[in-house]
Amino acid sequence: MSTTFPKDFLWGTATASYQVEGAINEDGRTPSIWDTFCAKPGTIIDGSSGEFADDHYHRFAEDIAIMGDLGVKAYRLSIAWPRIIPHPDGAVNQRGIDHYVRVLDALREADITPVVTLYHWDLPQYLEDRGGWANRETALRFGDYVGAVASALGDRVGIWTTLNEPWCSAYLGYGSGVHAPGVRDYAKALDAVHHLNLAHGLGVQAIRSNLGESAHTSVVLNLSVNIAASDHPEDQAAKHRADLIANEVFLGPMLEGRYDPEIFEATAAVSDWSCIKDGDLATIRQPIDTLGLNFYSTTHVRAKSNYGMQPTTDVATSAERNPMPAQEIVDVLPPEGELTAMGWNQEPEGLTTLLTEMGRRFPDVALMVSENGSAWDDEVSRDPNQPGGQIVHDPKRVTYLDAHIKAMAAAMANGIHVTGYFAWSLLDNFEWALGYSKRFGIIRVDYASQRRIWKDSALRFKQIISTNTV
Ligand code: GBH
Repeated sequence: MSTTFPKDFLWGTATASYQVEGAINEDGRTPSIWDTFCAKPGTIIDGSSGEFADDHYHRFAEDIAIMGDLGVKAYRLSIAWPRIIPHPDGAVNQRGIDHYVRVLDALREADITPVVTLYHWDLPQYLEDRGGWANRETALRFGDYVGAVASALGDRVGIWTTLNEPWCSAYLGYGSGVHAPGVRDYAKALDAVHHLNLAHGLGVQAIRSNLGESAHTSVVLNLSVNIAASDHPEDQAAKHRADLIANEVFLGPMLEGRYDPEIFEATAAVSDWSCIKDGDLATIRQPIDTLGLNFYSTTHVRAKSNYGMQPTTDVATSAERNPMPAQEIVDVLPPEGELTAMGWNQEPEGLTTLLTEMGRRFPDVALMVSENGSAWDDEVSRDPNQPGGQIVHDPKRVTYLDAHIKAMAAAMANGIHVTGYFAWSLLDNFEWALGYSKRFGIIRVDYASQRRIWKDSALRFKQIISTNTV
């Protein structure tokens, strides 16, 4: 069965500043927490950093030309905060602004709508030096930064997104310490959760106060699609706990203006949540136009207790610290089926479930699949018919792409309002703690030459876009 999408459906590709730009010392940029983190031995699997990445800072015109060829309607990019406000004095760096003006103007020229994320994890290091997201001040500084960007870039931006995946910023940054700044402290992770929520609210306010009510605002969450191993009440309780700490800590405050009291109960041993001040929830709950959802895989959970039965051996026994607190009753089962190069499962129905649940719960907010994609061990093949004489045959990425776009279409067939789909990623790029070892691009990057090489998945995406059908 084939599905045709609405005429104005936003097909796009996504990237993030630190993962693609390089040029870390250019035009007045100062270090972010990722520059600092990468410099510490043992943090990044291949010892790399975003120093050069895809050199997108200099090659954005070429990359926008590729997007033109793909036929995308939108480009989801992020702005590097330390390029805009490089120093603690808060002064705006015009050279940083000018760079993004050039990028946005080139997008306009190509008729591609910019979807701009204001924070995709590159916090200025000077703010981390004062406690980073565990410190309330960071949220206030985010509001100032957003105000500066909104007033400078104004109507060049189609859709504004405050944060990308605050789950990762809080729990991987301050819980497991696998991401920058590499802190392992659950109390700080929960402080970070709240301050990220506050930053979101202040960010939306700053956009609206600079650009008026017509500005299109959004936030991007990576909600866990937790699936309980059975209907047993203890498995259900495990799923509920994982949902609370992974998802509800963001959805509740941002969209409903409340923290579910069960969150406080579950985390009482870790935090008293004294970081929440009077008025915060009203600030956090701002009307937004779109909820962006990043989806890659699902998580199967069951009760740690195994309801008193003998534990089986297939339960994940990872020695890694759980990024989230209050997960003592939760066991995450090992992923099943064919795993991607990330070791993640492929369960596209999870995307249908996620979109359907969110669409029914928040009918006033449009949904967007703001990231979806997969990493595989790609190989380059010769093909004299391709520009540059090379291509990557990536059948598994093609299958993943098709299956997930169909899964999204299934939710839309249920009446769920989905306005766009963004492939992660336009380009192979710096995959955080995994460095350049994992490739998510639909376009390959040859890091030695910075050449861009098309993959079959890019050709397939181009076809989906041009037919508007899957
Ligand atoms: C996104 O993160 C990012 O927005 C993007 O920058 C990144 O390059 C891309 O996806 C690919 O990784 O095993 O406990 O970590 C996705 C991060 C991946 C976080 C799945 C949660 C599963 C739980 N998410 N992960 S855990």
